[in-house]
Amino acid sequence: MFILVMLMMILPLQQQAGVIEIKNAWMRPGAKDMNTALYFEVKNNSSQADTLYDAKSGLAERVEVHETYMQGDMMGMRPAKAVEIKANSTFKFQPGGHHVMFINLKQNLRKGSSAEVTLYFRHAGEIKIKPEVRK
Ligand SMILES: [Cu+2]
Repeated sequence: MFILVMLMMILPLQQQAGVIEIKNAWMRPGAKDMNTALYFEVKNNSSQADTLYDAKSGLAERVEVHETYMQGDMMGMRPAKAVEIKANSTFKFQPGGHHVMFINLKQNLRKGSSAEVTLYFRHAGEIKIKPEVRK
């Protein structure tokens, strides 16, 4: 009986794998007043598409979701309004592709230091991540 009561207390606390999972989040180190970027994988376990539409962090004056584009043989980047994560798929934010840009870091961001970023999804809502700072 005691065990049963314990189980009933524990089971609701076990969390299911999220509908949206963020994996392998990392950022490049950067110096104060400079820019850097955040990369990660978004795994959508749901049968419904979701959209990443914003990112926020206290680490920099501005945080923007960016996409990379080619103009002739020049590579540029620009803010992406929203990034669709298709149902049951993984979307990679990676060097040379989509990324989250940190503009004007408020302090030095050194290798091994901790960072906190909040990602905003239309359906999944806010997801807080702690990317690893590395090269
Ligand atoms: Cu960028």
